Amino acid sequence: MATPLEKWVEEQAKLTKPDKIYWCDGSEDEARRLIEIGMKEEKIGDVPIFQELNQKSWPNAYYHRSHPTDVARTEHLTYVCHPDKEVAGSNNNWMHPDEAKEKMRKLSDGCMKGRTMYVLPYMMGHPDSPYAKACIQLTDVSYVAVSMRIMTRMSKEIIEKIGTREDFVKGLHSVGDFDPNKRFIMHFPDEHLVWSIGSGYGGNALLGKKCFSLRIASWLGFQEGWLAEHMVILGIEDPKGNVTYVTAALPSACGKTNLAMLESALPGYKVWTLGDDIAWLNVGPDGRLWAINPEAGLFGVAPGTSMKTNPNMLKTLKAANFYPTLFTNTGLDIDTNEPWWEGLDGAVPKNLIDWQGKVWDSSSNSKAAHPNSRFTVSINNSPTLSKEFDNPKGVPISAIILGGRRTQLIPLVTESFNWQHGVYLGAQTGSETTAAAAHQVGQLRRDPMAMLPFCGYNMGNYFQHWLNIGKKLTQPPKIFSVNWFRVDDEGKFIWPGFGENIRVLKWIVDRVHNRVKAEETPLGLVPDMRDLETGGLDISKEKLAKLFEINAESWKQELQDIEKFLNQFGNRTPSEIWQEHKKLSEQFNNNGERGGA
Ligand code: SAT
Ligand code: MN
Repeated sequence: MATPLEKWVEEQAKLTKPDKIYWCDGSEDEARRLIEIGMKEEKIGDVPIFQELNQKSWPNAYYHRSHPTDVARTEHLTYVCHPDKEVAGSNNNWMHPDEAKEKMRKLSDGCMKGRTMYVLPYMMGHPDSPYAKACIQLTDVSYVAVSMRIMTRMSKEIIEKIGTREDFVKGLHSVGDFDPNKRFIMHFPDEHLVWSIGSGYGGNALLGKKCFSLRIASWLGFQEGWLAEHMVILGIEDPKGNVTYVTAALPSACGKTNLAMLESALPGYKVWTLGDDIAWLNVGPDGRLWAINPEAGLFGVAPGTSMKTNPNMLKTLKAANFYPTLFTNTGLDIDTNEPWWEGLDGAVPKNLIDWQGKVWDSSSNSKAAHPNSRFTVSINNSPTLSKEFDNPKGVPISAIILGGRRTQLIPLVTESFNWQHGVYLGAQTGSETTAAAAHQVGQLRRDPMAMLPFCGYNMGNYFQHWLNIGKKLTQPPKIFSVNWFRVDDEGKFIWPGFGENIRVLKWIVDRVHNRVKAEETPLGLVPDMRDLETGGLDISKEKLAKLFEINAESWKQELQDIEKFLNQFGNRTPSEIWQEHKKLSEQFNNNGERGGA
């Protein structure tokens, strides 16, 4: 008798009508075969899916060029289909599940004709973890199959694990004909189902990633009492060898990957990587918060990655192992057959083709690499991989760091007064937009806990859920806000960032272990400047002060904007959040002079 899994696959095949169905086993041999197929048989237009790169300088690396309209997440085509619109909230596009399915059925009818349907069995989280989830994705392109093998724990054992269960996580993906008008990413949270058509881009097509591990998992977490968060996980080792584990939520392309793999500028300190994008957080039996990274790979922005900004990432990209490394939409040096992107070390190659395959003219303003060009690489290649990465229990979290990209207003680092205040800090977080999603660059967008595009239910309830989790924790992590992006009067970044961010992490660790005191401001607790390790930094005292400056007039405006944002969720925004908002507003209205560190 067919298992529920076999039945489901059969039904999807009946609809999508692939020429062949291929069940993947996740092996190394298979990955090679898939890459071969991608080099020789599958194409986008006349461009093969994969192209081999220089295997000497970039071992096991392959190049992929996407369809030119398919370069980023398409949030306006992404829907969360709860039966009740209010449950989805104003933070999501909503469609009734019946209507969404009808629409998707029409678009998917015969969409895999002439192609192979790959059945991908994979696990989000370590297979032995009580927090992990067994999943199946169907896809019709080798690029997605290979990417999923890098990004998740894919193996045929997962099929046995699912056995006769019906509650496995389901993902149906087809690139369709890449027509942006027929592109949709639909989530059906109650059925643990993601249905995506028309795009091969990471966040739209690797359905275990943002779609399941954030949008659907956040909904599961809401119901089951845990959190699925857009966070990196890292361990900070101090000179005595003690490791403090923290998570950090930063919107896409705000330096999250650099933070997760930070090369410490302070002697004796070291950062260990556990994850660069997603954290699942559970309240442990000991009342602490425990984090696992459900993923197994890194899907990072290439431009700007260099030996200066992220040496450990370059080492990761060059470390040959049995996982291939993929480069998507970077430029290509035609003399050496190497990937290239803006910001990479060394001279600009003479003969480049750009991400669209055209000869690149260095005197033009165009970029050779698409600003959202990416690499896909196994986290196991990372020289900074934490030895706890495969621990099924995860790691205990002592601090949660929340941040965004703000050129003004937000101090370099602030500690919240308590959990509730920390949730408020997270709820009002804003960030100036970058190229990771298809929208205008440089505008302020409120992005609570960096989850606005990823929270699979009403954000007002999400805030409440955070507050509830805080009540369950007997040893809650401290919550901090950070902002590496403040600029001076000339518009230049004041803080050097990158490896120097360890100085801020050191202060956070010192606070966690009660080694230093802090100063109170309306926004929260900030360092006594003597405790912030600034030795060897070329920043004047005045500039340092500017990093912590609190301008009451600007804050009055900011508070109005925050209020507007929080109002969007109507009476679902918890009263505790309004309490915190009121407290802060009163500080500025009654005593504007109190600001400053
Ligand atoms: O959405 S992706 O995960 O593909 C990239 C990102 O925005 O973080
Ligand atoms: Mn992300």
